[in-house]
Amino acid sequence: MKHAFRLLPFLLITIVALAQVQAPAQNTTLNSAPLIQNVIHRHTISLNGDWHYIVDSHEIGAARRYYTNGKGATTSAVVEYDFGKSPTLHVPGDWNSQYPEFGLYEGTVWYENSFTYHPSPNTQTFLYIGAANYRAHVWMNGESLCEHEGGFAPFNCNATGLLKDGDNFVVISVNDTRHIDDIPALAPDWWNYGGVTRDVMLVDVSQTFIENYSVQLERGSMSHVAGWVQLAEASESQKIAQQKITVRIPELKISQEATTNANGTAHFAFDLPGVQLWSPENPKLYSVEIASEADRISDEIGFRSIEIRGLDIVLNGHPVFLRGITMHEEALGHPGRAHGDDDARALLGLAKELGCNFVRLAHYPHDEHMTRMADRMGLLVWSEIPVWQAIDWNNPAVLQKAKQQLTEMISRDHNRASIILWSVTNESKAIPERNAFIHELVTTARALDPTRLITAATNQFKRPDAHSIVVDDPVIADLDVFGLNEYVGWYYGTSADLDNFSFTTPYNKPMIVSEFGGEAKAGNHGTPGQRWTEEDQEEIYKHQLAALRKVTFLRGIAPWVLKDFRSPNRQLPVLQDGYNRKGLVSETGEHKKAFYVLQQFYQKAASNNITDKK
Ligand code: GCB
Repeated sequence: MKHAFRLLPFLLITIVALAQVQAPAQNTTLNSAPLIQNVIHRHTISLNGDWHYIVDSHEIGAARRYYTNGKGATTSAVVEYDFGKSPTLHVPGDWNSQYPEFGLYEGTVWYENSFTYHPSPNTQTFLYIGAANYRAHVWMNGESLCEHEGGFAPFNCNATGLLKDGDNFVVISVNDTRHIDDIPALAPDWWNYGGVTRDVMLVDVSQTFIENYSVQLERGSMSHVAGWVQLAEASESQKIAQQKITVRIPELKISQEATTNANGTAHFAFDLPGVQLWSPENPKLYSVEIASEADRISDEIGFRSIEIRGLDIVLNGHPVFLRGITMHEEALGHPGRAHGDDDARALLGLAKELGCNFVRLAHYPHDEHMTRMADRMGLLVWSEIPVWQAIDWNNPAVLQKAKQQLTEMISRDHNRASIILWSVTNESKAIPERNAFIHELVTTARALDPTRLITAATNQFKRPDAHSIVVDDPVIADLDVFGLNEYVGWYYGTSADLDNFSFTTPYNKPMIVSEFGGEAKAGNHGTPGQRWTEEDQEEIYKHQLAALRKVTFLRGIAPWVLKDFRSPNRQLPVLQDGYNRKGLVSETGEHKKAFYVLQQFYQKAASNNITDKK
């Protein structure tokens, strides 16, 4: 049963939340275990469903020991909470869109779920949480299990010693208060959806198990796989060294053996004769089986190569033009965060309808269902971490957080053929502290994944006059490809300025225009030049596309944005009402006129493959 909570008037909640954003965050102990790759294909028990919750805007839950779920209290103790009689929130799901009272709530919510579990002999069990925004502390049967920070990455905690045969309960406190030293920091242009927003499950693995692996074509090769498998052990008495690993791809008659070293890592390399390469036109996935002496796991993996040759992005040996669109992870057809296969299919289906071969998944790692769906549907992906605009660049703890988020993103998705680009920042100011920070992230990304391209979206350019942009950002020197966000025709200049326009840069690298656009309320009509009308947005798209197709170093476009999305920063009544209206479709999926302009451009680009200049 769902009931609206009535603990506090909405206004008070907002005031409490605003007061909290000023202080820096407290340090948390990030003691979740290394991420287990590919839980989707493991033996799991889903804990999705309706979880009881208690809103804790005044942060009293820890002192009142909510995590004990009322168990173990003496009979004379006053216990002023009862999860069993409290209302429920659906998991996965943000809290903001489940009850109107939660709309702008930012703070702590405690979740509780009771479940029955029977451990199998010789297994270990991890609690896996697909994402909880932003800080989470997890207790199993009243004992502290782990903490995690960062709202868009999965984490898992070894719960084996705390789980009981029979009745169990898990309590998670989730806090989404914004802080200056968080990532993202204080004022992102999207809704701060709080809660346990992605799947929760128990994952059973053997005592020694396959924790992670990479089965990818070597950079620059179209037939040579160079990969590794990492084993993890339950306790030091378990053996991870000198273990035999087998990698099989039955359809290609591959069976390759390797042996783990002292760290439990096995490296292998082999050729894939006759492989059908993965591409947007042919998103071929192979069943890959990995076995150790005690564990086995299968995955669906596509093989494709991606590299830069001169100014070209080269996919499987051929220059490719990225016909893209940006998108937030907000559902089409129901409010709130997207989750699961159906939401992913609906959003990526719209991108397909536009004629895209590419999506920029902004501004944080999306659900694993999304990247796996992109693999299946044949969409190339730009995946990014929320190092968005202003970040506390001088703070080493913040750099650590950014590295952690980058590592978690890559660790989860480094076997997805769709992902060709890891992006490390969006629109940050080119100051020395930020340049050093981003350099560290680029270095980390390259070390973690030498097979993919590294990018970032910059808005650091000069406008010497109304008809030119000179892109100049020192981070570009570190990148393989750079993204440019420019809003000629909306935030500055007019659509007509784009005629006879010049884009230049001192860097000799391929560019993707990773954002352009303008706002329009679906159904609001007028003339070009009249803001908020579909005709004005259409005009911006026409002039932008005409100008961009002449840029000799342009290798992709991803306008902002697929769908109108909620943002507390967009408060113009009637026209915005809490939505950023730069979508090509409305939040309910109504197509605006600009949708068809881009669709037509992409239809032509697909038949020529690239812009008319190339
Ligand atoms: C940008 C940001 C994006 C915003 C968009 C806008 O440059 O990257 O997060 O939502 O502009 O609509 O202003």
